[in-house]
Amino acid sequence: MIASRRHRRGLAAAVLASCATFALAACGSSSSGSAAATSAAATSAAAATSAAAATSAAATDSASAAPAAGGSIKKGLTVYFIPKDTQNPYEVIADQGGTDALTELGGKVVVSSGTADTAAAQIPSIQAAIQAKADAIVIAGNDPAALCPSLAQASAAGIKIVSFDSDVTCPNHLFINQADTETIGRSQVDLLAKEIGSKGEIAILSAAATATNQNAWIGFMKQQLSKYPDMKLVDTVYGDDDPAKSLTVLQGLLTAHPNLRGIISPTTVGISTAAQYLQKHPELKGKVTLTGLGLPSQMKPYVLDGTVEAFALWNPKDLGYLAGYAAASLASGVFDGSAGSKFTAGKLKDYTVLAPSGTTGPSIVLGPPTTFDKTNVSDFNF
Ligand code: RAM
Repeated sequence: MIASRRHRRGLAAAVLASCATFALAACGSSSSGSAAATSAAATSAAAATSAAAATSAAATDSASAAPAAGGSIKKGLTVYFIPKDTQNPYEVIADQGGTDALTELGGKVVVSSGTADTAAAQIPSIQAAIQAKADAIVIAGNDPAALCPSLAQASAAGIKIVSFDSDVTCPNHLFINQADTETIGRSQVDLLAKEIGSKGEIAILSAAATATNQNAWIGFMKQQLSKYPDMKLVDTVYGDDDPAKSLTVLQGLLTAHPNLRGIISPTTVGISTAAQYLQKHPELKGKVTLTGLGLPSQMKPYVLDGTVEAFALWNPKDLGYLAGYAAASLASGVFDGSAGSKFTAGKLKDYTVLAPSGTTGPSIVLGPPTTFDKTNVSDFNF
């Protein structure tokens, strides 16, 4: 409280300067001007809470809702979740996890984004969060840098910034990473290598060319490929997480590279589109092997009928839930998001912020990815 009053007396320039070093606690908490928004949020949260009385009963006790060291999570918080787009089922599940978290905490989530995976489509949602005097923004970046001016504006207005799924390179935010970036990239190559005997032409079917997560994973895939001298990456194509575009670029890929042995699609939209195509084209069976990152619920039929042998992912609902708890904890000042600081994410328990590394600032990692195949693909409901 004292810190936030002190902050409000400061100049905007000073705020930006202190935020640039990621001293989140010094970047202001939600301003008192958000009273109207938060009271509307409290009403809607109350309705949501009573609808989910069984699961959120404990959350009405502030001690159990706020187990982190620095105090209680505030009630009535409004957190804007800005996914890559509003149509991707993966992002929808992740946002649902965020809604679950804020419902437990007596706040609310507003999901807002565009329908195309571009920074331009996300900027109006950042502006809407500023207008609504939101307490925090949780964003999956469609671009590493293009969102930064808008996010800096939000930060200067006292809104806490959390990125999840796909990071941004702006200075003042906490990144909730789904799994260790290097592990994801390298393990995708290992998975494909195992299936194709470490030999042949391979390609990557990615999402948006500007997506930070995709490009970071692809970077590590390329490094890992140096361990497989007989595997050659011949192309990387971008389907923008749009099923129609993913299909078009996949067909182009298969035409351009008739000797293609393997495809890695590190996107749930790309891999499900490609699996559907391969299923409909039995002449490609045993010729082109597909792996990547997919939703078990979408991939199950393709695994059970042998179109796809194995792929990986984490639980996107847990990712959103973790991001929701992180955002609420930052907005309540119960932790400051700096390296080494800790908070408790409800049923997911305790997390410690990792130190910045490379182009990634302070971050939290949800956990290791799971590999799915015939033996376990039916056991997951996401
Ligand atoms: C897609 C998106 C998302 C990615 C998952 C695996 O839905 O590109 O960013 O994390 O796939």
